[in-house]
Amino acid sequence: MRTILSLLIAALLLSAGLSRAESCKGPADKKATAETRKLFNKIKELRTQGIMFGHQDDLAYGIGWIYPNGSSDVLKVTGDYPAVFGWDLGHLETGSAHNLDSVPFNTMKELARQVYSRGGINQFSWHCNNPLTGGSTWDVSNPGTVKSILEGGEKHQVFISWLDKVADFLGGLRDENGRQIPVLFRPYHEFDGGWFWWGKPYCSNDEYKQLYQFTFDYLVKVRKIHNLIFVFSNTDLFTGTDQYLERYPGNEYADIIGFDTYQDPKTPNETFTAGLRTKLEILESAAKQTGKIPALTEIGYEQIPYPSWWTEVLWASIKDYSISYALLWRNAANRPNHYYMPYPGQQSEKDFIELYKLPRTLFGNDLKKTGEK
Ligand code: BMA
Repeated sequence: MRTILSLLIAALLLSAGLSRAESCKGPADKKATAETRKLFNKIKELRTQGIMFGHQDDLAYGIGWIYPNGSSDVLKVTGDYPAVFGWDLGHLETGSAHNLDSVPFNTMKELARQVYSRGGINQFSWHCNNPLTGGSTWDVSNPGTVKSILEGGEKHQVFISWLDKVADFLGGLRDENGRQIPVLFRPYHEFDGGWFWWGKPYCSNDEYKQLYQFTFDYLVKVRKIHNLIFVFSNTDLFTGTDQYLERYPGNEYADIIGFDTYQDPKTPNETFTAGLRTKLEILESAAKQTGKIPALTEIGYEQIPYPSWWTEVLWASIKDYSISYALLWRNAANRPNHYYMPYPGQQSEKDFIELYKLPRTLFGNDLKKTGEK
């Protein structure tokens, strides 16, 4: 009798867990616009078809060119655009006309509009300056920075004025018909590392959660910006689900969960693949537990020194996982040898085309066919 009873209780608990995950049907913002809901559903639907490929600053510059005379290194190599386009808001908070990588914010707005009109997806990260010291996003000299911007902190008002700029910019993104464009927002990323002022050594788990929650509440509830899908992203330093979720702000605050990872030239391909697969197992289990969408929010191998890296290493590592997208980092026009996508003539170009041709790798043209814009 006792066994039957415990089985019954276990079944009930399981179904409660499942329905909790299943109930995460819409975005965390309950008042998300119709277009934002469509984007959210499109992202979910595309996961059944494959993995989307993304590129940071893809339309702004590449190897040997800078907008406005530009195009896209991915387009030059494959004849198609990426599916996801990464942008960064760093320096918007200072009132600067261009971001920390010299992309003019007006240009960024226009390019984001072009992406959306082609059916692509825009993601915004924020390499935000240090509001306490006035230094850069990498200024970790004062471990009290996060505390200083939370409610009651000496820089709270300064920080709110920065969030206002983010709200104005993201809320102000418009398509050609004047309708707000839905986008992914990925603030305070790689928080388990020690290189950004919001990193693990400089604030408690609780302070980090408060920062993320405050940001969500301020943008969504105070500023009433309802075109955002929130992305929570670690680095690859976690070794288990509990650790992965240790700074997770809660199901009411995130839509996509992911992590950033890069291959180091000192790491052999097999080691990188094995490590990445282990992390993806953990991410998938965290995604099941939370009911959220898993993604590789940044990935790459600087200069892609191995010609078949795309099919033999990257695709071999990720193909068995149901992640939504993998975003490759930027092809810097202003920093020599800092590139993560092939360009015409680069040694991994041919293999990237092979990757592109695989049925389950999704690029710009695949998104046009799916869902409504
Ligand atoms: C880093 C590098 C930097 C850049 C920063 C923000 O990974 O690419 O050159 O300024 O991202 O985009």
